[in-house]
Amino acid sequence: MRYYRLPGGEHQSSSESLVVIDDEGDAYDLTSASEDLGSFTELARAANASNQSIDAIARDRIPEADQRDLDDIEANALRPVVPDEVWAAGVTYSISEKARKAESGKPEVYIDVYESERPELFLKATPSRTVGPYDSIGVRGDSDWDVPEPELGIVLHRGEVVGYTVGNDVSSRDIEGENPLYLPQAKVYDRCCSVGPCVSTSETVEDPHDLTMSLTIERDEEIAYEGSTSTSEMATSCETLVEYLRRHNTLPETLVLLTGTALVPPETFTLEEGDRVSIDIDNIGRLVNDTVIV
Ligand code: DO4
Ligand code: MG
Repeated sequence: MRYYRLPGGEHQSSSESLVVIDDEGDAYDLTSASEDLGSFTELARAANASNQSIDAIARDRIPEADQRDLDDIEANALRPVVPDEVWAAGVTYSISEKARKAESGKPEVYIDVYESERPELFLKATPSRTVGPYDSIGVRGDSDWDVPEPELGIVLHRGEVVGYTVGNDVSSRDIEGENPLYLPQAKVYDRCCSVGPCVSTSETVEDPHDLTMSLTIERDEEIAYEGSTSTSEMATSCETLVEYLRRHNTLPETLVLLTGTALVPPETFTLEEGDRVSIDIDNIGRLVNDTVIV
């Protein structure tokens, strides 16, 4: 099932609602059934405490929940979780390795990491730097070559995988290309990361290594870039990435791990203010953001 965070319903005291779209495609406001289910994190806590799956708890509450309009969900969805930390993996697809080799004066660093067992993992964003659907993603004002990076996001609750989301690891290619040690500046700044529109549980996603992912960038109502691929192209696995992230590293309660970009626009492309970026992943949904210079 797919879980959304929305502003609270008309007759509710809570300011936010946890809304589920079930397997039949109907939407229910779980917070209207139980005020203790105000967020996906609270639902994950309840699942932990009762040793049940997240979907089982939601199914139990659906009979008492108000129905919500599907159009309302698409238009008003907020970040489905507010992750304490967003981490990201790099160079997990051959296309990303080729892009880094082309942009970097130190290509061997990227060849090494692509071929190594230990993945590249970096801290991508904190809550204040992470935006949700229809919010603006940021491009650094001191960068001339910027791209969205569409990525499958793994959602972890207390270190365990509880679902998947869509992520955008917005990046400066020229800052990273100048020197790999500038990676934190190329990756971490205001509005550098977007997640949403929902968390889709493992039961719904089925196989995270077999999902079609597509990226569309619109400029002045025309398509400036369009591409599509599959997560089956990933050179590592979600399990390996999570295993390395957890090593000697106590994770915060809610964390999103982005799994690396599988689509790279041509070298002539750079994101501009006003561009609309849409990322679709099968069984999860579409994450749409406009672009602003920060
Ligand atoms: O090594 C730099 C970052 C790579 C990255 O973000 C990606 O492959 O998605
Ligand atoms: Mg990336």
